[in-house]
Amino acid sequence: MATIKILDPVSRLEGHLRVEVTIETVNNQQQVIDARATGTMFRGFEMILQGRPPLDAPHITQRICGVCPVSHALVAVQALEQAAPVAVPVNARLLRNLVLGASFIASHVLHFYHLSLLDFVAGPDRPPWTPRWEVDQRITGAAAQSLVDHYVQALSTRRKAHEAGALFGGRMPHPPTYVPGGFTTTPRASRISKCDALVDELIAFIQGTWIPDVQSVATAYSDYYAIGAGPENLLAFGGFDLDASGTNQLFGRGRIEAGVNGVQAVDVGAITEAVHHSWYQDISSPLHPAQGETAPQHPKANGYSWMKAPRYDAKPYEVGPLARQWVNGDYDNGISVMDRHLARAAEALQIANAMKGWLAELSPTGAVYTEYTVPSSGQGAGLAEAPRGALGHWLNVSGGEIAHYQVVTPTCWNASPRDELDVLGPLEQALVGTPVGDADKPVEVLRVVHSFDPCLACAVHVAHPRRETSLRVVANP
Ligand code: NFE
Ligand code: MG
Repeated sequence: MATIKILDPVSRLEGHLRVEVTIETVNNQQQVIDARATGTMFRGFEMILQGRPPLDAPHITQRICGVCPVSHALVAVQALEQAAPVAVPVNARLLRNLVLGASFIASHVLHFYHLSLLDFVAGPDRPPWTPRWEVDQRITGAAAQSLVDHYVQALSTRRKAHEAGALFGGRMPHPPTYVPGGFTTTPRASRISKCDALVDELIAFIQGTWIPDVQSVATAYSDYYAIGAGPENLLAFGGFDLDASGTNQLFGRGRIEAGVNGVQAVDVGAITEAVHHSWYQDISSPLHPAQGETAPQHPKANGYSWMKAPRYDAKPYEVGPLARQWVNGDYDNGISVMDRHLARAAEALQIANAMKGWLAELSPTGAVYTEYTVPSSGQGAGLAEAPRGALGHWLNVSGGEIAHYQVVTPTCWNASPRDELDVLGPLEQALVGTPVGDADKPVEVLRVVHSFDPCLACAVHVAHPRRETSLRVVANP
């Protein structure tokens, strides 16, 4: 007999994700046989941007999220620079990479230690580690204590990553320094050396603590190399420019299609978003983001998420650190829960090492900005990498105002609902087949969900109040 289990909201991720799984015994093993991922809030940013001055785009879109705002700023700037080309100084490219790199490391450290680790090890018997499900925990005693100590230490590491970014970004999150034409801070020598010292500390933590920790979790939970694969289609837009070409990058652009050998080229024209199962007005066929519509419709028959369903060539694709590492040829162990954790840690070290090089390349007296003229009309797209994967902004300017804007985030790719062909999104597919020990406490489901590092603040936005919402007074003045 099938049991339906609803996790709403899934805790320890950004924003509000509802996951519904159907659990049934197959070949004497209880497992997930169906899954639905729901973004429970409405995203209104594309509508907010219409009619605004184009230069607002990097600043407004950063407010989509406090975890990956730097990526939103960068791709908004890229879209503007495509609409009206401008030569960006070398210093600006380096400063953009450095602040973005710092934000990746802060986000990845947060993900492993503060959002995922407690799926594998129990914390102390007091809040915020309780209440919790008492489930299969294979790491105990001194090894567990060491991981919990590192959970606390990782809070300072995150702060150091934010400081490294704020030295040039001005503030974290939401740095105001990303502008079309360049960057708005000069790389003073004193800040270069401060940032360099912080990056050394980050490298020491990643190498000495985080990579050994993720390896010990992977050893204790080695069955998770065979759990949570998903469609095995991987997509990366590429990021961290190494020169002005736009194609020479720390992480390259490419995709891997299940069953097809080698890395394939990405045709940006093959991207569409389906809304058949999303709470948006139906369209005759999925649209490319440059023509995408944001017309909410709730309730809607067949609808179960505020996320649209991005597809490449009508197929779901996983995005994120594992996709980047595979596409770059830096990782080829597998596609699973554990591979996602290992790839994220490996990538953090690559980024930190690259930051050392970018700091050395900065010229304290060099230019950071070229005058940019806002076009009265034009269009552009910004495609890059956010911590959680491929991020795209599509912009159209008309009459000096933003006429059309569409954002497709990594979590929208990963946690998307079914499409018009009823094909499940990557996270939904990854959940199907997951063995479950206790259907009342399906920690295995959490492990699969968390491995994608979903961020629903990015994927959707603006609260949709529920009728049963109530106000509780917790203290009298
Ligand atoms: Ni809110 Fe984001 C990243 C973006 S996720 S964290 O990384 O864009 O979809
Ligand atoms: Mg969108």
